[in-house]
Amino acid sequence: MTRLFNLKQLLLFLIALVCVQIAFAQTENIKLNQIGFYPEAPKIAVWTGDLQNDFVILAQNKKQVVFKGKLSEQRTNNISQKTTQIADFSAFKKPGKYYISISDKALSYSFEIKNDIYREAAKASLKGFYYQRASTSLPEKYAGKWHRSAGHPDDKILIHPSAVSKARPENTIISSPKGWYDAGDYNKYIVNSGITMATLFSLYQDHPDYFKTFKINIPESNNKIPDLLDESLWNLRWMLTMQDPDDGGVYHKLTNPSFDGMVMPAMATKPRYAVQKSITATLDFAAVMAQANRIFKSYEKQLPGLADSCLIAAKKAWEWAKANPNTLYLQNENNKQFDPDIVTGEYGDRNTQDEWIWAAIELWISTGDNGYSLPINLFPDKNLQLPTWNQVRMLGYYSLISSEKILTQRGKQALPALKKMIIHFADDLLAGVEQQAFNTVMGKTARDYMWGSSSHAANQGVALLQAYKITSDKKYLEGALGNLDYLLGRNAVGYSFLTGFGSKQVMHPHHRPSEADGIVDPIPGLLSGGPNPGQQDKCATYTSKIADESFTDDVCSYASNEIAINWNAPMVYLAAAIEALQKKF
Ligand code: G3I
Ligand code: 9MR
Repeated sequence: MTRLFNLKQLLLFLIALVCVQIAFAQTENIKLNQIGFYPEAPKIAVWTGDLQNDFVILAQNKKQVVFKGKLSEQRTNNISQKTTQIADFSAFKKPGKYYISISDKALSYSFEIKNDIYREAAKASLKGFYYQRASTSLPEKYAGKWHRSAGHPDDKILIHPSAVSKARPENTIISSPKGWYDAGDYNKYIVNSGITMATLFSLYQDHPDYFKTFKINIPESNNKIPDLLDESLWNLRWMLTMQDPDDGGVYHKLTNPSFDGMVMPAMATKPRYAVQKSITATLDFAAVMAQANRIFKSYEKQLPGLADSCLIAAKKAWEWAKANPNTLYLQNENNKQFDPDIVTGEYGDRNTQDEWIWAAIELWISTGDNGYSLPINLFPDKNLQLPTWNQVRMLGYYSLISSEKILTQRGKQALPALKKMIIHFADDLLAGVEQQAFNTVMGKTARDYMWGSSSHAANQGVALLQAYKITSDKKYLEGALGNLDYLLGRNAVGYSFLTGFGSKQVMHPHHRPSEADGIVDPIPGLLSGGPNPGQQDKCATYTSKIADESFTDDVCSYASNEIAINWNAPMVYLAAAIEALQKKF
């Protein structure tokens, strides 16, 4: 009897094991935002298995059916030619924790329905910047188990031979501390700081009230300045040191000659250089400083003189740019002339038209002086492009829209046409979304999967939110939310690309501290670059060359799994702005 009972127990155990394995094996076929949904917002999961008819939502006990729905017709993913079906359960609104089940055998990851559902993700992605701080230790009080010693004091930076000037001859040493590490590497690049700061600043300008109570537990959290701005100040103060006070030109980057190994910041002690002043860095700097002037004007009491200093710096940079319009940063050319060779991130860009437009717009808004805008053709064509580090025109346009009240007459006159352009751009993004394999704006074309594709998805979301701001038409808000769903799991590889969030998380980003700290979990709140069929890293662990599947959660993969400040910034924007607007769904 006892023996029989034991056999029965064993059998039951084996059956349970098989069931669990089936469930786990099958979950990969249900792709959804692994954090969850707002009660009133659209809710979609994507089935990537063989043709099925129905789906159900199960309560946490995995037995009680709380909602039944029909899967859509099969659709074909035009990138991979694979089929999907959509499970739309927007009509189910009851807060709680659930699973989706399809054909009785496939169970999704668990998800939650509640208000404020993305608040923690928004906070973490801003906190991600804190973890990128150079020149400081991160005490346990703020950094938790990822606390670490200080690295890169950056108080003795050599002027690189490419950067010498009369006032600063070769071997001059400058102090240039603080700032954020750019990405998985430890260098600091002005161009990439430019778009990053602009995105965070414009988030603040678009939702100032939301940030009054948005605290992320950083050393400055108890001062009278919103944490979003406190965090940005860490980088702003570094940027200011990158301007040569003598002539106003801005060094392109502060960098080692070559990338560090996979070590903690404190172990990375190679000499660092301020490298050649460039037109792109100087114009991006001018734009950021002019924008900073508007933002920090309201904090004159807490930060006396800062707003003025920013504007002075912006104007000086502009003057340098006018005098040196052809000073591109061309790393290979430099390496033929100067030693040591510099082989870190180039952020090279031969087209400076968009940088001129952006800087002119920001200075124009902040000074009210048409002299900045008149000489520049601010609207050279109607083909808007999403912001990237080398395409910054749209950043200026976003600023024009958010600064409507303070524009000069000429500025105000430009607005109706600009608004139309942005709406048109957003309509193009939305066109045909409801026929897409994943029902997202992201991924309509294979071209979306560039290096840092996650930031492309986030920036599409930001553009849609700009259109929402102009029109109050919910379709744009819903389109933006769809891309947030993409980033948190509703995508072809089924990963949540934000470290620390979701059931299928990125665990091995190409990020030196995450790799070197000996802690299993990567630093949270960092957005992985995402699928990129370029596979420039030549990692051996990719399992597909298809654009939307070309991703490997492997530390070797800097082309698909690095993190970067210019990718995290639109993630912060998208998650936080959607949180701020959640009542509008
Ligand atoms: O500009 C061309 C475009 O004309 C062409 O159609 C397209 C097709 O591939 O390529 C475009 O160039 C790409 C360029 O980015 C601009 O978007 C290159 O292929 C692509 O390799 C290049 O990738 C950049 C990468 O550095 C390599 O230079 C990423 O955008 C950039 O985010 C990344 O930045 C690195 C820093 O250098 C170092 N720190 C880490 C950071 C993140 O990986
Ligand atoms: O770690 C570097 C990463 O931050 C850059 O995005 C990437 C492309 O410039 O380069 C990485 O460094 C690699 C270098 O280019 C080649 N040797 C291996 C390095 C990674 O450890």
